[in-house]
Amino acid sequence: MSFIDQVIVKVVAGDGGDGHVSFHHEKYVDKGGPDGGDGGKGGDVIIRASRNQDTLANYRYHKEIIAKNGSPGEKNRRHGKNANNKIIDVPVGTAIYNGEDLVVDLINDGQTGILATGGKGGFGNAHFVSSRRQTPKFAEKGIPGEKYTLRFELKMIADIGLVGLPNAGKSTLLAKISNAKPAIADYPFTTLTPNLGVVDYLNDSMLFADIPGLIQGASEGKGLGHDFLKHIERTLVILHLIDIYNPSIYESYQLIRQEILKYDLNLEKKSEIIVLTKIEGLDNKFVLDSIKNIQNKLPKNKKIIAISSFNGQGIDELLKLCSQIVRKSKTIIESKPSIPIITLNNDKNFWAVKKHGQHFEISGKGIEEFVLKTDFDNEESVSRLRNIFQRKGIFKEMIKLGLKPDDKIVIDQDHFFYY
Ligand SMILES: Nc1nc2c(ncn2[C@@H]2O[C@H](COP(=O)(O)OP(=O)(O)OP(=O)(O)O)[C@@H](O)[C@H]2O)c(=O)[nH]1
Ligand SMILES: [Mg+2]
Repeated sequence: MSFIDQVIVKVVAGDGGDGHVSFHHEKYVDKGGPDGGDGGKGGDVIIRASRNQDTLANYRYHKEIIAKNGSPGEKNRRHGKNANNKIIDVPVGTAIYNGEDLVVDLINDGQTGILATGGKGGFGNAHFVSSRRQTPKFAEKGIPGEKYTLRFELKMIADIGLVGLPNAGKSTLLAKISNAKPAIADYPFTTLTPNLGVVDYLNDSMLFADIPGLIQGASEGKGLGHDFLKHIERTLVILHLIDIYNPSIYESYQLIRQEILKYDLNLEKKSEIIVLTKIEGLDNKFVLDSIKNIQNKLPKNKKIIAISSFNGQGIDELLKLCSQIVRKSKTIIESKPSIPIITLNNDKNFWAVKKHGQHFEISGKGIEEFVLKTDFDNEESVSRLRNIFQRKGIFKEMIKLGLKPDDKIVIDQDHFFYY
């Protein structure tokens, strides 16, 4: 299985449709009122966690996700059609980042988040009739949809993680108990990327993750296991496998445990089972002595189980214990409220003016939207923008900073107006 855990995706929400400029025409009616309809809203890009997805592979070749634009308004006050939202499914456990910022963390099946909000449609000229303005000949433009380049990261949410020194028998155990077919060999670092396997035990289904062997210094990047420790970050149970032929079982146990602790895996919150492997053909007394030996050096309640993946000894006991722990932890997790939807929107009422030399910089989501809605070729539309600057107190602020009558206010190369 090729394992993809990170993709970069561009999400583009739909633009709002432009408002329409038109006037009512009827036979025998000479001068009808304005009747241009509003534009429709652009589609949002929405992400949804689905149990039916297991990789991000789809997005490797499909790096742009684009929602449709809203339709423009029409005459007779006809509202342009709102575009449908674009909904994309990803595996449960996908986290979405914008740079370093976490946008949304999808941890429950069916959970959704808005990645990019579609632009609002512009008002048609029918909207702008007032006692002073009987025949408005302008309409708003639709707001462009949001665009972001985001990183989708899938941390596999395995229930159970297998850790241990190289050659401890992790992949062999996974192959024995699950549908996975990992590579197995009698040399260290056989496993190069994580393997996942579904294990059905009675009525429970558990996801196991087998990661490359860990060695001393792994948390600082030695060996192969370090990059993959993140895949067991969220497991409920850690199975720590140790070869029973290992001459210093306790020391090996401590060594790996230190590496995991250094990686900061919240080890205290996970259940851990020590699994002594490869016991077939050994006499019972030797096995029991090995268990006792390590048990004496550890807290009383630490679970230790001896198994053989070759003849199946101890495996039923191991799976039974795993399913008990997983079931118990899952009931706790499911009773927690789910995380609310997070959007990338910021406060619309906020605006700020800064002066850089001769130039003013005006920022703020709401005011930027008004600028985008303005048709700069249309004097009425510009005059409305001027009113908004006035009403919001932006001109007042600019005057304080040195704005003079007849100053040119430049938005960009093609768009400007005069104070
Ligand atoms: N006798 C015996 N040998 C085993 C058993 N389980 C695994 N082995 C052998 O131990 C060797 C290593 O097994 P793997 O499953 O590849 O070990 P691993 O922990 O996945 O190793 P890395 O991927 O390198 O970290 C192989 O030769 C296996 O055949 C067992 O129950 N009994
Ligand atoms: Mg392996």
